[in-house]
Amino acid sequence: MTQVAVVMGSTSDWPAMQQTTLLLEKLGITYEKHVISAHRMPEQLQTFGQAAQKNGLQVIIAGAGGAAHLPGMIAANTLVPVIGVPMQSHALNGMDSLLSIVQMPAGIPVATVAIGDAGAKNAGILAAQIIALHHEEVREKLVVFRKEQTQKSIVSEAELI
Ligand code: RP5
Repeated sequence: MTQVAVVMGSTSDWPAMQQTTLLLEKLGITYEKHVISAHRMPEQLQTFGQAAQKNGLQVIIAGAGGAAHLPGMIAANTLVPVIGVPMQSHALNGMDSLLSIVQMPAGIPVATVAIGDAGAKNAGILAAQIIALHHEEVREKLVVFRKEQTQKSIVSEAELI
């Protein structure tokens, strides 16, 4: 059983959402990836959401742009925690995606991260942190990841010439 599902509304979201899958791989998380458009594939969306828990998923990461109802609609169909990633849309630079995802009415939460690549990366890390609560190996990988990140920042000071 895979631990995380990475879902996106369109293949056009893949360049950003690939940042999520790269992080998941680095942190030793198993994942599956799907294109499920909330408005073009409503039946598939419902089927996916309703089967998520039974399929053993622990976290769902959903990236979408524009009127980005995908994360909220998945969340409405499952109790598996959903992290929403707002895509950097062309028309409104991602503000549309951000507000669509973050402004969930009370009752159906979606944990929303930053617009675009930063959010996509953080979604992968956050999913790993959730899984690490009950998974020592993942926790250890996160500790190493943090240490490496700190070290890179320290070393980067030398670039100030
Ligand atoms: C959303 O519409 C997708 O998540 C994507 O960000 C956006 C544009 O989709 P395409 O028209 O590129 O397929 O559903």
